[in-house]
Amino acid sequence: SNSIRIGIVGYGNLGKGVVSAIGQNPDMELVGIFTRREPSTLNNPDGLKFLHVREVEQYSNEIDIMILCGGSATDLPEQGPHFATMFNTVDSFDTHAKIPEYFEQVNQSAVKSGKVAVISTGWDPGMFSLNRLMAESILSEGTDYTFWGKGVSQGHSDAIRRVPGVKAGVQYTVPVQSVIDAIRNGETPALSTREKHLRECFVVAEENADRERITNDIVSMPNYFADYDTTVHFITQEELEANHAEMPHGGFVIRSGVTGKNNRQIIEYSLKLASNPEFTASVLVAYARAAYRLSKEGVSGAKTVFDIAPGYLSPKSPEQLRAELL
Ligand code: API
Repeated sequence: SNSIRIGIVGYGNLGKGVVSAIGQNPDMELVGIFTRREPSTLNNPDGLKFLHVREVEQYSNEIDIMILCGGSATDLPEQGPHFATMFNTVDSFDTHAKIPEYFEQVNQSAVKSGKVAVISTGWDPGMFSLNRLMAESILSEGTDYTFWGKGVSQGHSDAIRRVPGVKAGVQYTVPVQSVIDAIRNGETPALSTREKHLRECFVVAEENADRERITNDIVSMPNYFADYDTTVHFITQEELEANHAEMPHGGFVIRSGVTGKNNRQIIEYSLKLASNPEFTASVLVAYARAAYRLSKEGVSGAKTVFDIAPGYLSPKSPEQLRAELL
């Protein structure tokens, strides 16, 4: 067949979202889902093809693009450089401060293997990054702001779940509405990280776990929580399931600039998402199509959203895009 053959590594919220997004894109087919768990032990009502990651090498000729659905805290730093030695990859590495270093590591593997590795895509980093770049390039004199939420950050939720003694947990990113209102009114305040968002964590602790130590590990975690006012609430598994099962998110990128004789120009891009992982997965799948085309053109190495022309994301031909969307 002519369809793009996709593999998935990791079957958490994001991996499930990718399965569903592939189903919405007729030019793609799912070859298999690689997991570190024993495939036979997975609950599989939809009859998906689960494989153990140890079998992955046998699939190097059967998969065009491997979508890496692990977390940024501990999975991707290993998996990104590793899988790029064998496959074209797409991932959503989202520890902003470590992206330059991650890029270099993945790039080394991908240049050597001749594969394309699209890193750090999704919505932030990803669609928000693109919009920051365009807004800043267009309004060279201005200030830009990114606000997230209120919603469940997968990256931060994953990070708290990796703290010893934590059984389950979710993290809500909460934007400070008063500063958003001021910016929409044309003000351009200088804001520290702490002044823009609060972070609220709901944690199910293991029995007899030291809650004070857990709280401390969370609020002091670099990159994720240390620069924010973070609150940690301990709840039961039942409360978590009853009140925190949904994963909405969203936010916006805004640039407030001036041109000419002080004409204020405001650009805003916003997302309102009922499911953060399903949306992130949809972005990954669009970039898988781009990675496939780049690879066919002989491109190799690590790429970010900044390096990929938008037309590569679309299943439509350049002619069709010019006629329909320009
Ligand atoms: C937050 C954002 C979320 C960005 C989206 C994605 C995620 O703090 O809510 O982890 O959900 N950084 N990177």
